[in-house]
Amino acid sequence: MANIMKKKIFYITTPIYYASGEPHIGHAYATVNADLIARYKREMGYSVFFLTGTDEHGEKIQKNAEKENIDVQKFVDRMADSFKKLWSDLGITNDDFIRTSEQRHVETVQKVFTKLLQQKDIYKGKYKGWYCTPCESFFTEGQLKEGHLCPDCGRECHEVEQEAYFLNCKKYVNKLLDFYKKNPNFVPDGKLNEMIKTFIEPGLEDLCITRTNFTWGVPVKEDPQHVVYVWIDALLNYISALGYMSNDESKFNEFWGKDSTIFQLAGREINRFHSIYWPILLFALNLRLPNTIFIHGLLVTRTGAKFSKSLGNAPKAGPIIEKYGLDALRYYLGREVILGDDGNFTAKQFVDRFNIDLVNNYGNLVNRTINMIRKYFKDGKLPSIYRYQNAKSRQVISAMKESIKKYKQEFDNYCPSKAFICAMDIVDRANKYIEDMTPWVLFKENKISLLKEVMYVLVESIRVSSLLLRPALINKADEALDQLGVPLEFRQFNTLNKNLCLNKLKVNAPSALFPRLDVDKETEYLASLIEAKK
Ligand code: ME8
Repeated sequence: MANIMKKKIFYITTPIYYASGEPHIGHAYATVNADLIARYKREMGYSVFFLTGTDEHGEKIQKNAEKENIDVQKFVDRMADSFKKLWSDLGITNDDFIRTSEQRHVETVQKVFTKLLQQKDIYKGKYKGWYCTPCESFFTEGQLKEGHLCPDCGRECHEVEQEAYFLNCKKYVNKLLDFYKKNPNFVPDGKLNEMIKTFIEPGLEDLCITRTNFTWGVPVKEDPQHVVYVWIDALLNYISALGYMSNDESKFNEFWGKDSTIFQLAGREINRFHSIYWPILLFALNLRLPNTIFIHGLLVTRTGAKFSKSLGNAPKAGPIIEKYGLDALRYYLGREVILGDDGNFTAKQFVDRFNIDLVNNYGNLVNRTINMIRKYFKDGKLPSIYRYQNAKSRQVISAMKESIKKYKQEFDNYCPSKAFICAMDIVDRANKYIEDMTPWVLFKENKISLLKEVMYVLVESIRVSSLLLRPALINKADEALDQLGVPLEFRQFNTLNKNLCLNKLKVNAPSALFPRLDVDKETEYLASLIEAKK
């Protein structure tokens, strides 16, 4: 019988970041977490398409370019380059980088507009209401916080009136509520409740989707003094990048097709656009919805303020990578905060996490194990064994299998942080096992057969934990495996449960994977990068 396997296709997106300024640690946080998930899925055998990019239109960007007195296209070119450079410095494996000023995107936006206009999901009317300039968002009076403050960013809104085009949202609101009900994990962790309460229950208004007060945007073909509202323009990146409505829709058909698992990551301050207006646009286009809109929390300062471009308090990732390496920053951003919660980024936490997890636990285990093998076995050659006989060894190996299982569950639930805890559990158990088994005594007493077994349990613990940590430690995990002499055919996820001990092993010279940080000195240095900005 033919083996009919469902194709494993995974499409993952980050928000496209405003090209209004340089990237900062918050952008790195979102993109690194998406990259961890993308790498995990590839390891699990999925065909992955990972998209990020820049959101380049709108009044704010036009004004920023004017302030610098440079051409706006040149301004966004420079910003897009700085995002691209950071992603390359951070080892991000995006398959494409979409820019909303690109022709391929502009064409899709215009075609979508025309289609929705023709089918009367878009109509022309008059807009009277409240506008938040920093968010480029319109609100009804009822949606504002007391004192006419923006419900998204808390800043003051002002009253406006203009001719504009609207997206007929009312038509789709019941369909949307029905979809939410049938797909309770569409926006996980109860993050829809507030949206429904604030924006849907009071009565969802049709959305004003064009502007006439500036020109830096996608012109409406049918009425060129209007440009498309930057949020509608931006949301469409998720399908324009796949070639939707272009001459070649093959990528779109694959990654937005029914067999694809679509995972979209967005920060909590842009929940409304992703969980309400994006689905409505997709309904209007008669397209499927993503499986998951995952709303992540924000990194905040020691005193709880959000790191943000407009507050100017956010550190850049570049100097941190230069000083501590990209693996350490990737690990911190994935491990420190549960995706979905808000979390701190502080100097002390970074230095502690570095020293405790990477130096004391992981790095030290690798170093100790290699040194022991070189000391106890001639030329660092460890002969193979057939099975684990000792009860403690068996316990460590079976706990490891359990950790592998849990790690996968955590990543499948999009929680890199907890997945890395499972990987580090393996490391912790191995370190404890060394203390329990006292290999130096076994050597002294010439119990070579048990000594071999102990070394293999350690080798397997390092091999497996390195593979599980590799989505974050993209260089150091392989460095550890190189030092340990693990053959390439034992470095894929589908070998996690194999037994390397059936082979023989020859270790290489060890060298410290991570240098121990001087807590006071490095905390002070890092604080000058992170916290001086407040
Ligand atoms: O909102 N902590 O762009 P943006 C964690 N262009 N993540 C943070 C963060 C922080 N302090 N600050 C920013 C936009 N982010 C729109 C999106 S999508 C169709 C259009 C991350 O440059 C987080 O993912 O303001 C947030 O949602 C995103 O950057 C916003 O980036």
